[in-house]
Amino acid sequence: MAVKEQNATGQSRDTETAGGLDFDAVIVGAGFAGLYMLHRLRSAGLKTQVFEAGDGVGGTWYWNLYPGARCDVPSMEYSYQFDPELQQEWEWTERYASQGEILKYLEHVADRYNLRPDIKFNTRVGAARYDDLSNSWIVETENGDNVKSRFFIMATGCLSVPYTPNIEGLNDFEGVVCHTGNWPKEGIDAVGKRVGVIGTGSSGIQVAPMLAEDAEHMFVFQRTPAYSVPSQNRPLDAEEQNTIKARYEEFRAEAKRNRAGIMYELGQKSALDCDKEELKREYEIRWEIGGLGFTAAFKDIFDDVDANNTAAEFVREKIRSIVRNPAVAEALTPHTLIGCKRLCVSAGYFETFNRSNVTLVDLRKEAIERITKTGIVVGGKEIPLDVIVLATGFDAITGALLRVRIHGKGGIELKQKWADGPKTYLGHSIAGFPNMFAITGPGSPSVLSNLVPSIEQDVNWIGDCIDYMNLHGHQVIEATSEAEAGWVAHVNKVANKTIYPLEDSWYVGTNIPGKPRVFLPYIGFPDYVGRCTEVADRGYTGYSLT
Ligand code: NA7
Repeated sequence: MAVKEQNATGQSRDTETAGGLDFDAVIVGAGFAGLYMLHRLRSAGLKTQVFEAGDGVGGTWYWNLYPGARCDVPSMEYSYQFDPELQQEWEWTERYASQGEILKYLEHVADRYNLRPDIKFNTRVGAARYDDLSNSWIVETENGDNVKSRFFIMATGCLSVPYTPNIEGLNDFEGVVCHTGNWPKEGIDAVGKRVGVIGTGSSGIQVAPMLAEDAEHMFVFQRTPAYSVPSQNRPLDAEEQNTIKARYEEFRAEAKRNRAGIMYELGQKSALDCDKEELKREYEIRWEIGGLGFTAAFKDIFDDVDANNTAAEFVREKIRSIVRNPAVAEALTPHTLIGCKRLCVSAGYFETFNRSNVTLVDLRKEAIERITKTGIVVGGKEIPLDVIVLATGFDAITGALLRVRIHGKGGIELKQKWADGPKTYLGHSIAGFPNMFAITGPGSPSVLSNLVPSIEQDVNWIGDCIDYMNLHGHQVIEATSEAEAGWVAHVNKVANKTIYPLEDSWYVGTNIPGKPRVFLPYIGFPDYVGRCTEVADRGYTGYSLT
């Protein structure tokens, strides 16, 4: 690889690659991960190309345009920290940023670092194949691009393949149907309409209160009731922001010491050592603070079913106290473990069911039979509708990696290799797939952590690894099968010490029919960082470098 000088913005479009390559690196996706990966590699002088399916940057925050879409990690933390100037200059307006504000932020980042010239929009990557002879990746897009690159990096996100259930008659519906994860840019007019929302995960509980304000009537089709805690979202004033900005580095470092890499105070006591009064007091404080820190109230909420049940019972009581109709309250009350399926954070979700124009349809009593031209049939009766919103989730973590037909060394297909569940080393490397990386892949903290620092962790690690290879004259890096098997065993061992795997959820893939039941993320951001750092410091143990 020959590298020419970079221009003032760090761009290196004029750089040249060796060996007939088109690029040093191809990155798939222009969300948080792809944008920073591009910036990092380009700053190191690599000729890099991003392919992005959308017509703009933003990833998740580009596609999830539904009303009420909002991050459940505080905005002062859900942002990049690689450039102190960027984090000082950007001003967030709310404690939890809306989809629109995060998208603006990412557009700003794309412009600030002049990233767009190296991103090809409206271009979906369909296939990638490792060529054993030239030790390079051949990447094909659905638009007909066919490029050769030394490195192939999937920055495709954890929740980017919307899942549409196979409900009989869905295609016959003559009204408007849309998935929250693929919301039309022009929006959906719900004013005066009869709207059905299927699904009560994070997306459903965010969109339902918003649509209820416009709809003539809204029906929420609930299969499994969700736990939700209030966000207590509010405007972020300058003083609060400046206090954090004055010690941003320390603040970030403190957050990274927590298991999820998010700033919250982890209770030091066991819930089982507290009497009812103490439990109530602590949970009430957390409820008032709002957000995901609720389940950090005691140290063993994710380690012990009985401890978990103290938190679950508090939320159940809250639901009963908020929802006026006792039968509706009961139907909305979950009896699962709390937080082992992603805890929802909402604004006025349970209150929505006190509105006269909202009806809960409890699918545990009677499932959806089919969809007709004009509505949804449940229990033999059609509920007439104008709009159906599918808030039915995503093929999480592995979906976007397997949607691309990826063939590694000797032609082995990733789908085939992962038939019984994903196998990675450190979450981002795969034996048999040299010079390929998956940012926040399965077996990394990803969705059980603040994703932006997790992305930066992976991007920095990958960037450092490539720097190391170039410095030491290595062409190819590949995880060994032994290291990979060891990592998979470790990920499972850590998960099985907790109660997370006991519940069905997209963390274990059970939301997708036929998907192997495997615990997908790695629990423990600090430990993950420590292990990745150790591997690098020891000269990339668990990899073969040639
Ligand atoms: P989730 O959390 O996977 O929620 C999907 C919801 O859709 C959930 O309530 C499902 O019920 C429901 N669902 C799925 N298929 C059906 C059918 N066939 N019939 C009725 N209901 C169905 O996805 P979200 O988009 O809300 O959130 C994903 C993540 O994005 C979120 O956790 C944040 O991290 C951001 P089920 O529970 O399977 O019975």
